[in-house]
Amino acid sequence: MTRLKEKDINQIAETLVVYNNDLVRMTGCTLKEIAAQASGKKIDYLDRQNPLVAVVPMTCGQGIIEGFSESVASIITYLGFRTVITNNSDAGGVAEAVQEGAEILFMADDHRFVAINLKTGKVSDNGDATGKGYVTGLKHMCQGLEGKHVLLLGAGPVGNSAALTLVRYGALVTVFDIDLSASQRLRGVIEELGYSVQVETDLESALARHQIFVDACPAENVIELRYISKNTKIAAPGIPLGVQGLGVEQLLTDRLLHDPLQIGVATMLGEVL
Ligand code: PYL
Repeated sequence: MTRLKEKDINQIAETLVVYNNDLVRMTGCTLKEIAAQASGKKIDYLDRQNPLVAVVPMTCGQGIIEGFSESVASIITYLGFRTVITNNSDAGGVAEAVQEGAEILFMADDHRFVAINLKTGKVSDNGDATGKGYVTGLKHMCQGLEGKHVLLLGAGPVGNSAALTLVRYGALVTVFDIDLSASQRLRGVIEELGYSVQVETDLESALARHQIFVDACPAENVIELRYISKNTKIAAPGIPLGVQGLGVEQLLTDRLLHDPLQIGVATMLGEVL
């Protein structure tokens, strides 16, 4: 998992309104609507919930990311929920959150970013939620994925979640990972659930044959300009963005779904409510 940098997230809080407008323009859905659909909840169910949500900074491992807790809290607040960032970190922060009456906790160490509902025991993992949220956004961007060929780049936690969501939406999925065994493991998981995916070992060939991409890998410049056509659509949860350079981002202004935290955090909240 790529560790976010302060520069990746320092604009989130002040740009959420613009971000949401862009999302509506690209997908026809707000961030809250995508989170609701991705987590299998009705939007009015979400609107009826009123838990206190606490974000607990965690100092373990490589430590605090400047602005991380604030960014997570700003997304949750934007979605209409009461949110606090605990004064204490780690165990003290968890204790503080419980004593303040928080029902939902968000916290991240170097290995997992989770949301926990203290009342129901529900847990949502950022990787899993991100895969669901991004594919839900892509489905709207493509006016449905039934019978459409999608190339999934990356067979990590986000890629696995994206693959399952894609096949459930009826997409015809091809997966590429630099680690062939990761692609093969993903295929096994999907087949056990009664679906199928194609494993690809030739990236260039796969890129040339597809117009719908889920970039769930941490590589930069993996989707080059020559593979972008007027019909290309990309959902890119991967950090850093894999389509940088060569003016590709400008070319894809309304057909590129990418953010460092928003869709994942919103879907996590939907999953634990
Ligand atoms: C959750 C993000 C998405 C991509 N990479 C993941 C990451 O950067 N994980 C590390 C998060 C550390 C947070 C730190 C803090 O500020 O509480 N422990």
